[in-house]
Amino acid sequence: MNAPSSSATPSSVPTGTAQIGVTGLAVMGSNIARNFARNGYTVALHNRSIGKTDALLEKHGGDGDFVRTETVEEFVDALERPRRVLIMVKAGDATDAVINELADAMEPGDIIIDGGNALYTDTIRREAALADRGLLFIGAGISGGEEGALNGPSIMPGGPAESYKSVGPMLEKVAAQVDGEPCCTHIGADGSGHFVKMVHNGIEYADMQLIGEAYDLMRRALDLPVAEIADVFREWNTTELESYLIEITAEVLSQVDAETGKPLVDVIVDEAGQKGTGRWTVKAALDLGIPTTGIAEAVFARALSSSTNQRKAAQGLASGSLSAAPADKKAFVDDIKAALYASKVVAYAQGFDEISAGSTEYGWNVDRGSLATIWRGGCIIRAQFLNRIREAYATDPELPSLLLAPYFRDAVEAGIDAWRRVVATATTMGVPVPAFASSLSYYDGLRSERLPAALTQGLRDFFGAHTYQRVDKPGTFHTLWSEDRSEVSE
Ligand code: NBP
Repeated sequence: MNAPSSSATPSSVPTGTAQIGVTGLAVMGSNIARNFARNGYTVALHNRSIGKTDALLEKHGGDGDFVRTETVEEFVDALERPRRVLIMVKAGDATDAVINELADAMEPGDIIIDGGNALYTDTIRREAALADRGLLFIGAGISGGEEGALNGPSIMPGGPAESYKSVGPMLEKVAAQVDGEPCCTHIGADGSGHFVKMVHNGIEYADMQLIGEAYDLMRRALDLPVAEIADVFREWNTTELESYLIEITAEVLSQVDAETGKPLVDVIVDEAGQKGTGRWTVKAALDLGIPTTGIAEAVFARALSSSTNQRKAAQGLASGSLSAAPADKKAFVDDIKAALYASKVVAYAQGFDEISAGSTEYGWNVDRGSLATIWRGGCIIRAQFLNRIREAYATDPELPSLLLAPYFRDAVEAGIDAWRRVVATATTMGVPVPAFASSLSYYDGLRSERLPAALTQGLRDFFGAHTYQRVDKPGTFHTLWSEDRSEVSE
């Protein structure tokens, strides 16, 4: 390690020795820098303010070989060629500022990787601008939070294939490994990696909302004690629902507040924020015309939770007559489990649909099966379930919907009655289940032979002459609604 010293000068920094540089040494950057060092790479360190660099070296300098740098010029000089720099700064303007500074100091053929949570359209723009300057740009989604960054995240890099040849092996080495396979693969061109990471986060929103609804039903409909609900989740984690989020749900529900002796969940304010990626996933889905109802309901449920004033004012609103709790609590818990599983299948099916649509729109050619593979470890939505998704796409790479894969079709069919009972009971008991209910409606809509969209088209033709097509012959038609109501062919 290059000893930390506030009087470092350019001449004191070894040049051309580091295989990778990390700039932005907050939680994520410092942990991933340590991960690279622990894997035997020499890592050049840089941060806008030197304090974070020195703090990392002081606490964790023993993790491996680091090169301490203060200026961007020192940082770039410290790297072997082609230079590889990983940016881990705040998404948005900060990322643009850092990219511009680096690009001025780097040379054609050098590679910049943005590991932050960038909006994929920003990544597309940045990749094109840097390509004009001869630089290779990779937008890499990195999931797993600080623990993943240190011990092995799931990495979703998008960018020119030639850049992946140079950085791919390094990223694959520091990524989580499942069954001997790295949780990292080249996703496609320009913004594909950040797009896929965005949808991953959207699915994470839906997954958490569904877990929340399952908990709420056990709490409010069945009146189960929190500790007992924790046990239910712990037991579910030994079944097909096994996943990181179910596992940590049991942990959070088991936590008792030291100050009050109450379950921690009861002293936490019930308002959840919705930062960038969940909202972006829904916006992109709207633009692409893909119904991601589960994810959208999850984002809206957080927005409702944060509508503090409205919620306070609405406390006295009538509930109407509510039905009694199901008599057989154990049976209803089993129903909730089936509803959770089926709704989760819908959330993933919708997320993968959005990825397919984005891939088609931008020409990325994303391999959906490989996504399921790299999400099996390192990331927040890691789950046993992803093995089934991987198998589904291996069997049929062109699968129109995950709901049509035999495994999932059978699993949902097995739980459909329970799913309906849960949504019906929740509704008659006044317990909100927006994600369970919208997922069931989506499923029913998808399998319906006829939808009321025919009436919608008729109405649109009535008020706006928008025309319609007929089921029995080709062509475009319009009814002369304000005249003799005869039909004309357009
Ligand atoms: P933050 O998102 O909190 O960013 C802090 C870092 O950005 C610091 O190193 C800071 O430098 C630097 N920075 C800022 Br702010 N403005 C800058 C500028 N104009 N020029 C140069 N540097 C600037 O850090 P984080 O939580 O470690 O996340 C890093 C990235 O990873 C983000 O894009 C985040 O969305 C993404 N991510 C985070 C997680 C997570 O669990 N936290 C998970 C996955 C992805 P300073 O020290 O000088 O202020």
